[in-house]
Amino acid sequence: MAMLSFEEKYRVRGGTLIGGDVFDFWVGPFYVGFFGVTTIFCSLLGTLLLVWGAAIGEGLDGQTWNLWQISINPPDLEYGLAIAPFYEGGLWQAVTFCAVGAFVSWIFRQAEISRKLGMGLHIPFAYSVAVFAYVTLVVIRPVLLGAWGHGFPYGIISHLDWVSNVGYQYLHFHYNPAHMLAITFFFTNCLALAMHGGLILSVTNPPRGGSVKTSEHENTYFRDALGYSIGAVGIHRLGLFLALNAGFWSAVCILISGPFWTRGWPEWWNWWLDLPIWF
Ligand code: UQ2
Repeated sequence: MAMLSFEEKYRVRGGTLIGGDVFDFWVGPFYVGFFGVTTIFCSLLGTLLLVWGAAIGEGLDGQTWNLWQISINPPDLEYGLAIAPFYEGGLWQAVTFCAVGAFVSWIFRQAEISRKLGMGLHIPFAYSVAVFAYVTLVVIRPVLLGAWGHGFPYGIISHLDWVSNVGYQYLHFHYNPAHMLAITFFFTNCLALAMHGGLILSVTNPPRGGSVKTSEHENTYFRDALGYSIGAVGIHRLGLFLALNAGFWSAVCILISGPFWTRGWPEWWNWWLDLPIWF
């Protein structure tokens, strides 16, 4: 791929967090950097381990190449927080180690590129929230519960079964207040992006012969419709706020299930009936 003329101006030296100038170069359109190398290493090794696990039928009753049935399972609960034998969950632990390594490398890769360009660190910060949700599921919660076996299995159907089983373990997961918050943020995020995407396309994609409209139109549309416009920067602040909260409360809702609340979630709401105001 040819380098675009304006790219040269932005291919600036520096901004690296580690390695100085050693990895400060590009391969085609891609910035390399120390964390580009560690990302490739971790994701390649992790993927190969998954394929290896599939090839030997690890975590399955019988070996299969059925994509829906393949599953790399965490160790039995009996192994606690120890390193399990390779074919009894150790493979899952190695894959998890590679995944966390790849995701964290990617955070720092984003940070280095942001620094290089003199931008804010909003992107690595936002991505960190998604990584936090994953790390909560496979590291923080299992450690708090005392066994790697509480992590979820790496398989298409198997991880769905895990979510269903863990949900029923708390009788009705939709009564989990943090789960309610997370869902509300996901839905509101969807509403906000639909409004924003719809608005931007409606002003920038006029019918043939029509003219592209301006921010005046954008503001006026919502002032006419709702009596309020949040503004061009405001909608992006709102979007980031909604998206980060969706991921954050998702992590919180599973983190508190087990380590901080062991009964059914419907029962949690007894605090309301237990208020001293009912005599
Ligand atoms: C807006 C605005 C934009 C937008 C959108 C709005 C010109 C290009 C979508 C409208 C958004 C509002 C009123 C906030 C809605 C609140 C929630 C919680 C969904 O005003 O400014 O900029 O894209």
